[in-house]
Amino acid sequence: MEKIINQFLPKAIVLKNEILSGGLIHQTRKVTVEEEGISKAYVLQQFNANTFKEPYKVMKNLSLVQKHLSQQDYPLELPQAIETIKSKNLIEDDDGNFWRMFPFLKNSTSYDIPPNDDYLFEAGKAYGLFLTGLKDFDVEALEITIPNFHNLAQRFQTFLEILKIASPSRKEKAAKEIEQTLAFYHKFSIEFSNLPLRAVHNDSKLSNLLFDKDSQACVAVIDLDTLMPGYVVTDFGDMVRGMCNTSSEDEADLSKVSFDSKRYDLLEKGFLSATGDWLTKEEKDNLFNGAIYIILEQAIRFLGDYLNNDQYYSAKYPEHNFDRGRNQLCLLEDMILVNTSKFINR
Ligand code: GN1
Ligand code: MG
Repeated sequence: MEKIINQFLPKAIVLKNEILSGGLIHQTRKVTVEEEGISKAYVLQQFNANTFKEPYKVMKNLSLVQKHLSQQDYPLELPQAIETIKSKNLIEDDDGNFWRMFPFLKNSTSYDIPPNDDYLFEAGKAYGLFLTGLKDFDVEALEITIPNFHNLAQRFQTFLEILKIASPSRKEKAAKEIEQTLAFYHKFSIEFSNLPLRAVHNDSKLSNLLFDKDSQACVAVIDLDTLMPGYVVTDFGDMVRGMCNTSSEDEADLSKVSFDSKRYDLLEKGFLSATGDWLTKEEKDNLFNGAIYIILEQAIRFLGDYLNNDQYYSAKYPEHNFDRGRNQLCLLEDMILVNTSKFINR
């Protein structure tokens, strides 16, 4: 690994190399190095080219967005991918693995679940500022790195295909959840094609924000790999999915899983504090629908992956994706139960 690091940082001596928790797709490490007598920290990522089949397109989108935001009055940090002496920001090793590096923002940290309710407004505002910085970005310029990424109808079709080939034992284990998924889809499949297509983050979870450890202010929106044309409401929905759940997304004890309306209100307030003056009325009216859409989609993805023998999401134990899927279904059920009036059936 030192060989890889030295391609980006030729004079670095590696002092420490530790796994950073968080992502389900790439493997991310924090490396501390000494460069000409000074100690510095970086993020080293082994890029998952199974998920992102065309890694250079991901890096191209990242550069385009970085260029655009640097020309705006964008108030947050934007860690730039480090370039090797050959001006490459992504390298391939002899085994076909892809690697990239970013500076580690000093005194920053990320969270899987909000440490307290103050983080909700801050997180909503941060993603709001990010989308505000991109509101005039030409979506046509973006590469589609994962086609149909947030296409619920397509995800549902894939789920039906998986059902046909799933092992009888996994299907039996998930029988109740499969029924529930089918029922939810028929009741809550929504379409947003009448909303404006914008450059959106597409993976707006709490752990993709960096906070200052002391001030608790959000300092950066990170992980722009899925940034593609999409809908603002599904970005908002993904925030709700991760941050308004009273537990983590893989909590197996469903008595701990519920939808927290107070957190929802704080998140929405923060989000609209940054976006309220330019979002269309239709977009604002569909924020709650965005959450239903994305939670249902995520339930389908997790449960579908369980039925498909965990080919997409890494699973720490055999029922991990099953537990994740049940968790999302439980969250969705609770969310609808307490908020039926917010759902606009179109
Ligand atoms: C994946 O890699 P990570 O953890 O940032 C996934 C998201 C899911 C999320 C669930 C490219 O994100 O879509 O919502 O897991 N990213 C991809 O935790 O599939
Ligand atoms: Mg991600």
